[in-house]
Formats: sequence, C-alpha cells, structure tokens
Amino acid sequence: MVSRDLQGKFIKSTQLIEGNTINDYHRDGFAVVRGLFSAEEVAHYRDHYMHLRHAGTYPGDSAGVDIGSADPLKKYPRMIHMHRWDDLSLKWMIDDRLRHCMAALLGREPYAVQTMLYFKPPGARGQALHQDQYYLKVQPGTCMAAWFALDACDEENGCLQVVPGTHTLPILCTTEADTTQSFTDVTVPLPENMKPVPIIMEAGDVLFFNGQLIHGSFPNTSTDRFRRALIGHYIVGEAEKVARFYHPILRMDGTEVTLGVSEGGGACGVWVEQDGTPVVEMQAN
Ligand SMILES: O=C(O)CCC(=O)C(=O)O
Repeated sequence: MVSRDLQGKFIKSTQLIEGNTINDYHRDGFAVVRGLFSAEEVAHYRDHYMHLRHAGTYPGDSAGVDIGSADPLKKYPRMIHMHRWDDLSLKWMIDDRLRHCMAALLGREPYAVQTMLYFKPPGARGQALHQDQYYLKVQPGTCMAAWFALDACDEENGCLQVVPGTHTLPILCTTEADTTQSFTDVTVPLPENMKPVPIIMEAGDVLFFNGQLIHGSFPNTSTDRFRRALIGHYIVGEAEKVARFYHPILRMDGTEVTLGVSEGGGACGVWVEQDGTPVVEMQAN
C-alpha cells in the first residue's frame, strides 16, 4: 500500500509500520511509530495551532478545574474538536498515514471522532491517569488514540505516561484526582505492582494506544519547553454506538457515517485482592 503526506508525496507502507510494532501494540496496548511526520510538517502544525491559539477562543476550549490566577493553562487552554471548523485539523485526522497505521494495528479501518490540541506550556499541570473509553463509551469494542508529538517530550516537560498491558482491563471506577498536578479531577487507582512508564518521543513520532489503556501525564516541570501534542480519537470500525459528544462520526475518507448514541452509567471495575494478587471486580455504578 502507498500513502501520501501533506504535500502529496508518496510514501510506501513498509516505511510506516513494521510487524514488531503491531506485535507490541497487541501485547502492551500501545506502540510508537517513529518519524511518521516530517520536521517541516511538525513546524507547520506547530505554527498553525500557536497562531490559532493566539488569535482567539473556540468552542470547547478548556483549561480544566481549579484554575489559579497564575495557571499557565489559562493562557494556553486545550482545544477540542478543531476538525469541525479547521480544515488542517480535519485533513490531519484522516491523514493516509494514520489510516494506514491504524488499519494495520486494528485489522480494519477506524472511524474518526475527535481532535484535540494540548499546548502544555512550561509549568502546566498534566492530566491524571484515565482510560479514554470511560468517555467515548464505544459499543461494542473500544476506541483508539493517535498522539502526535509536536515537540520532543520527556519526563521534564510532561511526556505521556502509560501503564503497559492495562488495555485488557475493563473500565475502572474513577476516584478523585490531585488537581494540583492534574487539570482534570478524576483518576483511576493503580495497585502497588503497576506503575506508569514515560513515553519518550521526538517531534514527528506518533503513539497509538488502545482506549482501555490507563494513561495520563504529569506536570511540565521545565521552565521554557512547551509539550504540544495533536491528538486524534478513533473508534474501531465495527462499533455501533458512541457517546453523543463524539458525533458526527467520519470514515477515513471524510464521509459521515451514522451510528447510535451510547448512554453512560454501566458497571465499572474496582481493585480487590485475591490470594495476594490485585484483580478487578465489577460493581454496579
Ligand atoms: O497529552 C496529555 O497530557 C494527555 C492526553 C490524554 O490523556 C488523552 O489524549 O487522552
């Protein structure tokens, strides 16, 4: 298969994703595809979103909960669903390279439902550990994220953190998050033996991860480094329903597909100890 980049240049699929990456995705619930977008493209997206951010406010802008007067997120709130009003975001969300990688990872093409831009300026809080499927409520199946690094990211500037293997868990019941560290106020608890691991990325890399995977990020502790990321959320092609917030739903060719609306409130999992090992037990919500 052959894909095209933003300038219409052809790229062979073998340059995009390897068998090992697909195996990693199934084993761990995530996989990084290195250098999927070029340095020129990264610079173009970065300039575009900085310009949009400085130019005004948009529907769904969010700086999160407990905003203090000096909170850097006040100046750089997260943008959401830009593909509904910004053509570059729409083109990125259904980019051939993303389509190709996700089809390889999932075994079929996904539908596209959301874009988000996190600016995460120096000093900004992170986002507490969570599972995306808690919000999207895809039925049957789950969702998937494509997390595109617009800056090099590491522990100092608050890279994404994931808990490998948690994509096999059901949706966990949420608890209160520490809002001095997180701009969202809910999180999922982890047993002692599970720890998040940092995903170190270069600008241009894309992390793909399963919607059940527990992930989040810690604050940006640098004094001068943004940690910008362009994020797409997708649902697996056999899904019949997704939460109302994510409609309209697009095929990867940009045409709309009609699916049902899933309602909230099903059972969720809590950690209990069984023979000295933490296991998840479902309880009514
Ligand atoms: O980029 C981050 O810090 C968090 C993003 C995230 O958790 C998400 O896209 O679901």
